Amino acid sequence: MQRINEAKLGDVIAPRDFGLDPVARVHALEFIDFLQTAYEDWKQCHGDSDAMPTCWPSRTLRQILPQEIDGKLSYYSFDAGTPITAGTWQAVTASVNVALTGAELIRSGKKTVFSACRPPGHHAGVDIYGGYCFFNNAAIAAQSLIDHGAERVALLDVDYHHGNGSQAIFYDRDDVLYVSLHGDPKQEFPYFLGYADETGSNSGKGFNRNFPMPWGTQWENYRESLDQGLKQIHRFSPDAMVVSLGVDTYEKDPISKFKLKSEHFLKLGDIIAKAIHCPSLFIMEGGYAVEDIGINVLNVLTGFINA
Ligand code: 7XA
Ligand code: ZN
Repeated sequence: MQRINEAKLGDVIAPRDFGLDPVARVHALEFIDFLQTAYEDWKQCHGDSDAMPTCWPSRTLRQILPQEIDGKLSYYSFDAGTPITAGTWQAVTASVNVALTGAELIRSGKKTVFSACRPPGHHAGVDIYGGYCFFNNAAIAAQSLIDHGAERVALLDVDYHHGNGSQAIFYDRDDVLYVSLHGDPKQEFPYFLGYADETGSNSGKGFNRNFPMPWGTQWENYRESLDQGLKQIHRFSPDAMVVSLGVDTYEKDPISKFKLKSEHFLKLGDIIAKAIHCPSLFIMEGGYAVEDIGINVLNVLTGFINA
């Protein structure tokens, strides 16, 4: 926020409350209900501590929703890195409202909007959470653009991690093109989705494109994948674009292994803007080199706006 305010790229406004209807356009009602009460349910059994799953319905096990909170946490999650705490519901609903406020601004005619969402969202699927994500802010924003008249929305995901939730949500559909550049799932979280041969199914065949890259990837190679991904989006001719903007591709990111430098984020914004000409909503995803997040995010936005 400090960098955003300093850069004076535009007005900074508070989110509006959209309620849960736009969330329910993407996520299952039972999943929304579960998240809303999960912490209280956990607290009744375990006291005031982080709610964590302890086992998962992996191979050979059945996908049946248990009645008790411990079982529900296991059923609805896919990792052990995403505790539910006393403030989770407030945070995730605020984050969605930040994304939906951005989508509303795009609908009202703004060409570029940045939604400073926290927590992130791109790992969250219809009824699954993990990777620090609960509700899929970018998917909910894309769906709201479609629901308000957009025929085609491109979802470009430049976070270091594959957005398994975003991919899964739109995998069968031809109105949302998902393009992701990310760490190869052979090496990197979320491990079990994000391969190049995942291209969509049914009507969505050809509307999902993954560009996995190995640990150590530097700007020059990253840029080649970016160019290819942007060609796909250009061909799709979207009415609007949502960018899942993670800056954990940064060389100093503590949990990631790409080698982009701060100056490359400026180029990233510039290249995207020169390739795709439609209203664009940037939604914050990951980024853990806390000192430099502001610099890197603002570099993307500045490069995009000044292209
Ligand atoms: O884009 N997703 C993230 O930035 C979260 C990644 C979580 C990785 C957890 C590895 N234990
Ligand atoms: Zn990430």
